[in-house]
Amino acid sequence: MSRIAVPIVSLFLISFFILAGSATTVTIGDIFSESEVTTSLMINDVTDLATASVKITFEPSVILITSAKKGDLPSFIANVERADEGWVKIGACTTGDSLSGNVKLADLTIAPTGNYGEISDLTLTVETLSDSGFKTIDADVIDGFFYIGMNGDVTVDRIVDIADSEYIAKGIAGIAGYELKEGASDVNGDGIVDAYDCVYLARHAAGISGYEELK
Ligand SMILES: [Ca+2]
Ligand SMILES: [Ca+2]
Repeated sequence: MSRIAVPIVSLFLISFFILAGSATTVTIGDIFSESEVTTSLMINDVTDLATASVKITFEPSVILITSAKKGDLPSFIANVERADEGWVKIGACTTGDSLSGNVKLADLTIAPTGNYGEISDLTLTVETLSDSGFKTIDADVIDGFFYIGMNGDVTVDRIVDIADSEYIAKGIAGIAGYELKEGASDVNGDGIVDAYDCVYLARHAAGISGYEELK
């Protein structure tokens, strides 16, 4: 095999294994709000789910998870007693048939406790995720966050406008006093803060079609 063919075959095999890998995800979402929100802790694209246990960790000076209500799995236990320490735990299992598809593990009520412009990660730790044969289900865990404020409002003035785009540009340039705001700076929702977010936000502020939604 030629020197070129080997890397190509390797790339093909890597792609194959990525594509054939786990499609199950555990998610909580990215939240922008100044007031209390109820959000769903989801296990998506799962097959034969019987038991799940997930710990959610957060910054209690910014937000508190105040309650957790039963989702799709009928036997449900939630520990929100230690929320003031920055974590809650959800456990649930089936009493009969296992579940497949998109399964709601819990509805969580989250209340901001910090100031406008503050952010807390919503970090998920899967402790148990198993099928009806007690085999572990592989899943990709996608952490979320709660930003107290509007997406894109990095100047923290309750307005999303061109000044926010300029702020992100200065932040990317590393200018002192323009710290890039995690969450609120990534307005196109691709997981990175870069020049495209400045462009996207400027176009959004100018009302250009196709840029209505901040993600
Ligand atoms: Ca602003
Ligand atoms: Ca981005």
